[in-house]
Amino acid sequence: MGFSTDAVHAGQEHEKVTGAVITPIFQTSTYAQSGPGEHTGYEYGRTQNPTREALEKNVATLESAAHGIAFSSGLAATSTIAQLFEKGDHIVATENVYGGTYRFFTQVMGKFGLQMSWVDTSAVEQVVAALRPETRMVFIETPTNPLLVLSDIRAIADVCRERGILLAVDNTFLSPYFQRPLELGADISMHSMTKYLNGHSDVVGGIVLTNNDEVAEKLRYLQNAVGAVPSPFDAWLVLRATKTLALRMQAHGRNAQKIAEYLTERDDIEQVIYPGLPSHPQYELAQRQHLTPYEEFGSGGMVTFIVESFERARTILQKMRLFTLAESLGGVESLVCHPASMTHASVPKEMREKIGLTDGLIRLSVGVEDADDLIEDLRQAMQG
Ligand code: P1T
Repeated sequence: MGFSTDAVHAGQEHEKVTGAVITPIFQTSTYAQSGPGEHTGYEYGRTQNPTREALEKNVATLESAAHGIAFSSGLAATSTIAQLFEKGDHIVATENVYGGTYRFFTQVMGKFGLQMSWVDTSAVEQVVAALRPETRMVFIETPTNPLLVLSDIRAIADVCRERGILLAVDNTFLSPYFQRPLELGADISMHSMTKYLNGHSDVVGGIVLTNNDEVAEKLRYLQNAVGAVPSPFDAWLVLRATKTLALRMQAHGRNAQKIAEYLTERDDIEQVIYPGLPSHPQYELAQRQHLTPYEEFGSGGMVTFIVESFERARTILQKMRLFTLAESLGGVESLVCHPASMTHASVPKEMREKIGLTDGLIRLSVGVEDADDLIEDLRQAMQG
């Protein structure tokens, strides 16, 4: 089936009792048993929920995955992946990841003896150089938040497979519409569902996808044993949203491409970063790795640009009207963010400087409004 057909139908059989076309919200914490230990397959709300299962099957299908395991946030998904490992195990990760991911691995998992190496995973040789006998996983974010640096999923997957190391990809920024890491050899793909999968800025959620039965079994066990599950209502909201994922991603990508091109024409901006621009250092990789021809639908909905100083950035951010200054991304409404003081404030300044996350860097989450209105908002905010 095509992507949009799967998005509308996968995991969503008509409800058995009434024939309801839309998967109901099974808002229950528990299920009646006919005798001790005799049940329908549903025992307790943390362990099983039909609305959550429908969502898991739906997103798994969109990512070409056999298994989907949903969580109460993107970070809950990341932390459950981390709990696959033990004290002394080593993980190689992309040095520029979402600030909360960096904080989680360094501040929280560090206490439990997980060893981290943060490297520029856009250079495969840096990944290889960081590997140790105790390395168990390479964790990459591509494109990165907020610098939009790409890593070559297929090349890193080859390195990992040869050595029996798991490759996990945070696919939040592109969604399965633009990128499907498992098809490129990754073992695990994960999302903050808070972003494009839900797309309406009204749910916090996460999901992990895999074709590895052993990993899936462990994650399913941890989902129940650790317990960071989404509510049935949140699962239902995301299930409703994935039906329009392709349409939304096309609109995000088209608008983002136009905005990136508009910003490139301005001479008062130091740098515009967007994987659909020929000036992007990994433009060629973007064309290979991202699924939709950029000429038509761009290369995702995130655009980053850098101005000369924090003062100028602050003036622009305060003057924007249609773009709301807020954390998060991937919703139908456009948002603007100042990562150094907001989403990546928990990343130490030296690390921010090393990766080029300067105080003049502005991140746009381009929504699905009319591109002309968004461009006009940027124009008036940058005037004078
Ligand atoms: O916020 P949560 O659903 O827990 O997801 C964490 C997360 C994981 N991975 C990526 C790439 C992310 O961007 C995020 C969350 N990011 C933001 C809130 C943000 O504004 O960048």
